[in-house]
Amino acid sequence: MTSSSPSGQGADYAATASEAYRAALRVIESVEPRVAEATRKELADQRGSLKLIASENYASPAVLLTMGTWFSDKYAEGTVGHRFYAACQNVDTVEALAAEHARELFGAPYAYAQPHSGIDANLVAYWAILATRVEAPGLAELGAKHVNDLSEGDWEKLRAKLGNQRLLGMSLDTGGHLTHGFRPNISGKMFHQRQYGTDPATGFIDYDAVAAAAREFKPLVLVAGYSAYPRRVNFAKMREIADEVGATLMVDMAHFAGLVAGKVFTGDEDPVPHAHITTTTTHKSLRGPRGGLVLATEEYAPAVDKGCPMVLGGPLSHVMAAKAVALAEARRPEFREYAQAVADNAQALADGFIKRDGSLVTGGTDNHLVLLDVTSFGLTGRQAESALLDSGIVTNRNAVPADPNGAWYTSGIRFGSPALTTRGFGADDFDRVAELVVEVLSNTQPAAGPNGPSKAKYTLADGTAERVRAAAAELLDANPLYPGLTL
Ligand code: DSN
Repeated sequence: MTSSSPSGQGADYAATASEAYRAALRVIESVEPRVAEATRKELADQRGSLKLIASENYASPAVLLTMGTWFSDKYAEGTVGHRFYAACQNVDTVEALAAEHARELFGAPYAYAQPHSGIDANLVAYWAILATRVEAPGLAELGAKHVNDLSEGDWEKLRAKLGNQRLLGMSLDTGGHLTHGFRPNISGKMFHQRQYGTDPATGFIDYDAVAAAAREFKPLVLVAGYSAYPRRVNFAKMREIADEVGATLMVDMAHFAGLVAGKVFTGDEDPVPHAHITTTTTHKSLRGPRGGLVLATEEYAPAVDKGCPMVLGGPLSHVMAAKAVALAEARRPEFREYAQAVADNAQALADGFIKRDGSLVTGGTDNHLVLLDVTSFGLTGRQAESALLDSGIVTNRNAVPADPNGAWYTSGIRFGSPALTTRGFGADDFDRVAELVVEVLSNTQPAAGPNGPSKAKYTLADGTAERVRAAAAELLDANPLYPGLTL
């Protein structure tokens, strides 16, 4: 494994993991060989491409192997020590470990490891805020202790109140997430929602504009956090805005949790001391298993703790176990080196684009992602994404602010440094990646469509994909994924 890798124990570790995977694949093969084959092929494909999707990473064999156990077979609705099923003593152990590591890592008073995904974590947070700020005072006003004590009429009044609350979040096209109040998502249907954007001139968050929108709209929930904003956020300022209008500050740090864990984002840029509730996924820059996590203040902890059965089904105990392993890895000193390298490498990628005349949203980055506006190459995001994929470069298209091509075709490509940094790529490698991306895009042309240039079809100049794949292979071979792991 490389110095940035989660488990750098060298040859013994790789040999042991190889044995484990070979045995596992033989077992799978005996039942459904096509799944074993696809599993082998997935590793080969991931090894053989430049993975630049900002929300992906490579978890350690320890994290991955932890997911493949009999914890998957156990129902464990409830909370640690307080379950609706018998025989949850071992689930209690792993869930308590995951929560303990999360509290220690992020300095949070309370952690909830059950959410299955980021959207689940955000739903738990939203309903915890509604339960704390609307349901509990509503019950007190009606002189009741529990919703089941209410008459039909009073329950309907309380339900109407729960459904009549406001949320202010960052708009999707300026980098927010669809769970931050986007109308097609449940968050935009549950709440009266309004969105804040970024300054059209700079692409940066304009805190005065956010404050003005909050004063006017008076949301119950102010959401900060992003999935495609290439800059740091001042969460102290966001909390001031929330406090001024009486809102609860919820921060979704799914994308940058690894930079918080690795102490790259500290002080005003660390959301945990400022937010009432912080949510995250565990599989992006945090480099854990696919899942969610909620951190909360003491005030919101009791409501978050009821995430299951409030909005979640039975917890995925095998994934909670893997969260405990990943969070233990993130508490090691090496993880801080990794997180710093993620930020440095994103900077090198951005610089690599800028020096080759690439146009970047906000003009650069200071987190783990870079958003390249590909209209300067005459392309849509969709064409650019496909041409890059042909050339062995895996990215995803993304809207840019006020995107003229909409959310499907888009005008941008989002790049992230977490995955290749795990492989051991350094700043020079990321500069070379920028060069290869520009080579592909410069050799791509939109094809003709029925009414002018197509937004989806394209032609890639002969030989480009082969040339770039060969150059990428040199980088990939020098920075192998799971080195020493053989199937
Ligand atoms: N799908 C994730 C991302 O790619 O950013 C967010 O949900």
